Amino acid sequence: MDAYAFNGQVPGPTIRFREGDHVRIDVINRLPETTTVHWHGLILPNVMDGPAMITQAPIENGQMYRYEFTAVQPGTYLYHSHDHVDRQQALGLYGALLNVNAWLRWERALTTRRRRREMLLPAASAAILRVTSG
Ligand SMILES: [Cu+2]
Repeated sequence: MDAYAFNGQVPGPTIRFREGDHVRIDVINRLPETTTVHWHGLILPNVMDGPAMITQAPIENGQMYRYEFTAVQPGTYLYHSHDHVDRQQALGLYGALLNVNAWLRWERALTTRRRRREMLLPAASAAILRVTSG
């Protein structure tokens, strides 16, 4: 089956962060066409919002775009392609975003340092998400 994938999987990897985290997501485009990523439901600075040709130029093949924001809204959201939208989403460019607070905030209070997590998965056929939060 042909698919477009984030980090080689459909849906893309679930991206977890905690309320107040500074989140940095590098999207590296290895698709045969341009793409962008929209963080559905998150209220972000315009330039981080993702719609191609509206808030940013499309990410060309071989190029990287850095999305960077502070996670202020706890909840469950999703991310998805926002260029060639109908086709790229149907082909698999979407995934879940979890911004947890409550008990994790409590857990954080018990630790002296904020944890740093990095997720870098191998590429298959497509776009790569390199996520750092903490
Ligand atoms: Cu959306």
